[in-house]
Amino acid sequence: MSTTTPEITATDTRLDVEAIRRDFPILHQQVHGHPLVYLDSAATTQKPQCVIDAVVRYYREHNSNVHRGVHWLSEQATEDYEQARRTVQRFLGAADTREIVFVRGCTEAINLVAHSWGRSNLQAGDEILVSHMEHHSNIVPWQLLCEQTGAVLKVAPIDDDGALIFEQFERLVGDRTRLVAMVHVSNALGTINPVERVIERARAVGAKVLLDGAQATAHLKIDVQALGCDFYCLSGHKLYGPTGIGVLYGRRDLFEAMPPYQGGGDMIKSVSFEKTTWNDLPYKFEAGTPNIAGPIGLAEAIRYVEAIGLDRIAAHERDLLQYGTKLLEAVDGLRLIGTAPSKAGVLGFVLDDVHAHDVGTILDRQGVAIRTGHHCAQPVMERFGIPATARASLGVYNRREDLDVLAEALREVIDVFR
Ligand code: 7TS
Repeated sequence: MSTTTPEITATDTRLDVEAIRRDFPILHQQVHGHPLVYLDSAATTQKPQCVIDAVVRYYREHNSNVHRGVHWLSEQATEDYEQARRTVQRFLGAADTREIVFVRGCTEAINLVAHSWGRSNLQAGDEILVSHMEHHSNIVPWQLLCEQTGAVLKVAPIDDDGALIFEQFERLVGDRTRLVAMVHVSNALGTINPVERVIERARAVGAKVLLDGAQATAHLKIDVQALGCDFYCLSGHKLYGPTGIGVLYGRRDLFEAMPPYQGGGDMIKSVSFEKTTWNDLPYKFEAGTPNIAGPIGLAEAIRYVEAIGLDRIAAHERDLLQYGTKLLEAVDGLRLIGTAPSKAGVLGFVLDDVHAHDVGTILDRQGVAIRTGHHCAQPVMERFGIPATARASLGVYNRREDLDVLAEALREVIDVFR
């Protein structure tokens, strides 16, 4: 399968953003008579042509079911699918392909751990510790689990900048803590959590650690072995890949001991009415015909970001974040929500007297796409005493000009409401 290398020169440490933008066909259109300014990559990233091509190529040339047929097409599809697993394994720094399970996204990954690991490992009185900045998908599955097992959900607080208060987190980790489930990068605030220290503290009491990497993998280099986490999850669509595909990484010894999540085809070794036995890892957790085009597109997306270099993407986005922060701070009546010292990719804010939805709607008329609302992080909104924020979020294809357009459009919003 061919890889599209973005047009950048090896000696150039800065990104040629215009060349990168040419890889993303969707960006080159007008919205409401204005050039599209896409600032909603935290919701989903746009897809480069090479990812679109990889998905189309699979359907045109190799479409077949995997792990089943003896025929050529099925062998090709299986090889593409398993090659994608090897790409993800390398990308995350996992030791073994058996530790890489394809799921729909972070939501399904966390539910898998809650159902399978949680129900077989937790008892009444055990504690699960999350932070106050979690996405609902890293809260609700644990609440359901607590209802079923009698376990207790504890919440580590955050400060006025939206950073984890580490001393209080440390104090909440105790003998009853079985799991720390924490977001790596917050979608509502942009905060990068000190995950190394979180893992160290959790391990000291023998607790397992799940990291929600939904907002991390497009911005930071991840190495699950160096981190030493037990579970790590990502969503392909936030990493320039297709929707409907994500990854759950889990340490092999934990995965081996965990019961299946869903039953059906492919996850069994043998079935009889007397006794059914499970397939080997990772197939034990992949019941039914999987999303096959998804991993193929995701692997192509990984090759795409790796060809640019995550370090360079991070440096580029850091520059944009600093630039955008200064611009927004200068907008009269604007308050940034999420000002932690360590941040990635997100500029959340409120405007005096203007509801976030009105901000979003007026910006849309100028061709500027942002997200408004609670961002599936209602506890964050409650912590800051606001119903909603407007959120501009960054991707590799954004330029300083995009933020100039945003700031200018915000001034017009204020004029409309004054
Ligand atoms: N965790 C975090 C931190 C997220 O930002 C999201 C999605 C999820 C989990 C769930 O991922 P999914 O792919 O399974 O849906 N966040 C957002 C967002 O910020 N705007 O739209 C979706």
